[in-house]
Amino acid sequence: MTPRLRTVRLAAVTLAAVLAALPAAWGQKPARPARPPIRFQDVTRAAGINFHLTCGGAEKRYIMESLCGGVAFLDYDSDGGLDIFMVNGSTMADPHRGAQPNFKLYRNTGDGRFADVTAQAGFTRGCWAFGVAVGDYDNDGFDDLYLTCLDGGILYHNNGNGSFTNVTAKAGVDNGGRWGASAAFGDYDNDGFLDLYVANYVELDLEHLPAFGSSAFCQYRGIPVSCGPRGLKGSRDRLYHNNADGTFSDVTEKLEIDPESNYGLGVIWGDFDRDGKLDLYVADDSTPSLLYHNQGGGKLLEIGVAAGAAYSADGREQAGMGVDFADYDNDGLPDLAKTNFSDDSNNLYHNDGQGSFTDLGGPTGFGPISIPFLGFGVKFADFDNDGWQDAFVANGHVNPQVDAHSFGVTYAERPLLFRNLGNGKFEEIGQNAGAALQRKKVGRGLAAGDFDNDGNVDLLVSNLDDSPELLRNLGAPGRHWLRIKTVGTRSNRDGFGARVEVTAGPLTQTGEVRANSSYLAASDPRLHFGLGAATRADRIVIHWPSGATDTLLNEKANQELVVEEGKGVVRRSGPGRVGAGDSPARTGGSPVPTQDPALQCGRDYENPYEPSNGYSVICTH
Ligand SMILES: [Ca+2]
Ligand SMILES: [Ca+2]
Ligand SMILES: [Ca+2]
Ligand SMILES: [Ca+2]
Repeated sequence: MTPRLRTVRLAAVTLAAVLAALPAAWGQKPARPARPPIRFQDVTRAAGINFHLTCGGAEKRYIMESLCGGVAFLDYDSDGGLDIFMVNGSTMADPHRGAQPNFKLYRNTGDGRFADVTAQAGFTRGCWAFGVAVGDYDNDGFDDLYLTCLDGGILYHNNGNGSFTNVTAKAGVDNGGRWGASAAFGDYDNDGFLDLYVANYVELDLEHLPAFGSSAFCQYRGIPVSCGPRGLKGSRDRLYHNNADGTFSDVTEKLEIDPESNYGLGVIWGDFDRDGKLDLYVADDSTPSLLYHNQGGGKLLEIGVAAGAAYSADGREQAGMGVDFADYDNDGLPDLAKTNFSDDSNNLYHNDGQGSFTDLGGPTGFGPISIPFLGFGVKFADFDNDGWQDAFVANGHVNPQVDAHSFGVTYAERPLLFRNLGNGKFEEIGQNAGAALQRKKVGRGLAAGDFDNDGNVDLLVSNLDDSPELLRNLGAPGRHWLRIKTVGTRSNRDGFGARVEVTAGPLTQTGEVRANSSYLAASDPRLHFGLGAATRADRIVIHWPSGATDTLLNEKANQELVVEEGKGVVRRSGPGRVGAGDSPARTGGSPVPTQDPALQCGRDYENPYEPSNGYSVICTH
């Protein structure tokens, strides 16, 4: 085994400086530290987004009318600026609508605006769609799109020239007429090609739908509502293995995926035990959620109950909707958030290591405030760039009938915004984060991404039967950040599954590259790290799914680094360079070696920014 770099430090960093930079929670009984506000501004219309999400009728007499709303931030033209894809639904009058694509693709024009390029993209088929997954399944450098529909799915290959081709039949991912909810790309067998998981919800016979309020499964607190999911047959999820030739094989039965056909809604790939093999979590409605541990050799073992991630903290089945992974306490292990129905608490499953999780929703403050809310999309991101992952939850009930009663819940609900206090606790600050977050909406899909590349992570929320909200993060003055885009070579081109560790001063943060998470959504796959007051990252380590590692040293803050597997940094761009194209400005440089092989254990290296301070490279075996 080759020596692994464990730590790199600036030799002249004094203990006093380290202590001064420690989070306040580590100090003795600190006064409440002044924290900059987190504020979002609704820029939807100003940005040129003019979209209406249609999802059945206003009364929501049938279950599928309540669950639409996929959204994606994706860079479909690979120009460095995030574009937007809005999934759309349909109505009971035409549940199989398919002649005209009803979704929209918006291109980021680089000036804070988006242009509707749906027509130019040449989409040929629509559907009553729910989720969208984004990933470059054929490694050609352009991210492809998978849509889940009421009756199957659609894979659109990105041709790289602004157009897309429907390759569903050839690829073999039509999902057999099933109703798919969230879907996610991830390379579970590390062969360099992204596989596809589709969480399927219930089996529906559109000709014989159960009538509104017609049975015990169509009641909410004694009032008639739409039926399901209980009382309906669950639809088995699908796992499609990428054959590396543009086709996929359905390995659901072979790998014993979702044998009980639980009501699947949310899905996320994530290597929770950091063994380099992607694991999988599926948020199920009214049935146990599923955690698959990747055994290697193309095998996934479901361990949700034993791992403590299947049920609520008190052992009940929940109505899981959205999911996200992030290391909220910076202990190096990814933790898991899941949203649930009203009258229930959202989960924050702390990753304890050794394959077990503990729901710390209560002690962290993440769960209790969510009880009156019905949560869908959930995303972690460091909104205030202090180095600690904050969180946003989109809310909205499924039964509009609740508004005629005094149940303490409403159909439209405000979202929740959680600030991570850095001491194992979250503070909900949504009502002090701008007017947009005080509005009540029927929120569903949620994506996070820095669409204007200004170093502040923005949000995109879909709302049922309403306009979406593009929420621009106004930023925390004086805070620094770093953004990392991965380009795999031996690994899948997107670098999905790569684990990135960023050390700045005393704090090491860990992130994992993915696009699909939350509810029905795809987010910015670039990893964003808030650096607080630090003006550089001392050390960045990228652990690729192939097993390769790239190490970068002393990178300046407030830039995006494009890191290619085995090559290190191949491109840099400063803030605001949306659509910078292929001629990036080189805003900095790192004359020290940027990869493991060039660094020697125990040696001192010159620090190009502070020549009087050197680097010491310490290695362990
Ligand atoms: Ca592609
Ligand atoms: Ca794993
Ligand atoms: Ca934060
Ligand atoms: Ca931004």
